[in-house]
Amino acid sequence: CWSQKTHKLQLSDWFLPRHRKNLTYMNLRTTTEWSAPVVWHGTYNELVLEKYYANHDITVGLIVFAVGRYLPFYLPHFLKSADKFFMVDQKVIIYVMVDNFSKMSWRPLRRLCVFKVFEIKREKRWQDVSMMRMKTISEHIADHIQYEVDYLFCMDVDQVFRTNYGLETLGESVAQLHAYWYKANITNLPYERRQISEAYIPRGKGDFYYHAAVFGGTTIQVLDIVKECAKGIMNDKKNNIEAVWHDESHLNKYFFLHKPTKILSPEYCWDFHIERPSDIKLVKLSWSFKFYKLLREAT
Ligand code: 2GW
Ligand code: MN
Repeated sequence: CWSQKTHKLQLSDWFLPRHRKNLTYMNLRTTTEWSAPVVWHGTYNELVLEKYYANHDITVGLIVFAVGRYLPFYLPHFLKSADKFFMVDQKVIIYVMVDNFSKMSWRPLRRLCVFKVFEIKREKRWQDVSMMRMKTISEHIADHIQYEVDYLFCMDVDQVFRTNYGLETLGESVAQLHAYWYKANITNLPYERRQISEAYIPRGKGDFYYHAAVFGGTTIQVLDIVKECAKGIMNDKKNNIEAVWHDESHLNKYFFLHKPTKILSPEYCWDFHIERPSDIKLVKLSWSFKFYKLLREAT
């Protein structure tokens, strides 16, 4: 009986039966070859999850970086929307990494939701701003985050929550399908193809193209992810090579070698600048407008 404290939540408890086999839902996978669920809106039973976690106390962490112009541009919207939609009714700690305390916008969050702000040093190149997140996250998990939260998500700041982003996203290791590539043939995925990079994936190999804007899992599992990615990035630096999509290439290599136990559909990180196909039912999180030109020139 799953109301007992000792029960471990099983896939069969919350993932609807018709999606549990290697079947497709509107022509899209809902289960991977290694039996991990691909969570789409409508594939899970929210009530079962809520009931289960009512008896199993957890704290969820969310780590986000906002340096340079991204701090005033994106952070306020990200935080405001997280307060409204991220793991509502759960205990949440949002870890905010900034390069300038004085630009941080302080506003109160809902009950059981707090943020902690850390000042980090600003990297000179934007590629390093993005990549060095892996190293900084690993240091903070080892230092304090591992003692504070059971699950941890790492996210880009240039996005906003649109509707409830809930318990169905929790898992051992969680990867996000990239909105541009979820229907593409694997030979075309933009993995790193140069053998001398640690992020190398041979053509024809690979499962999905994952978006580094969202990944997560149990805190210890996320520590392993970010440590391995940071190692790959540092080795590449030593060898004078930079993977085509920076930290994202290394994350894809990690999930190629260590399959994620849960995958989130592109509804969990959608880009409204592309036309919404009928398989995208309910967008939980979406990309913010990209001021690429302006921001990249200034960084
Ligand atoms: C990044 C690129 C160009 C200019 C500025 C920045 C920048 C990034 C910045 O000035 N300040 C900052 O805080 N960031 C952080 O790095 C912020 O958290 C942002 O969300 C993250 C990744 O940069 P972003 O969102 O501009 O890159 P995307 O949306 O093209 O991201 C994908 O590819 C990246 C690698 O190129 C990462 O893997 C990222 O996780 C992916 O979503
Ligand atoms: Mn981004």
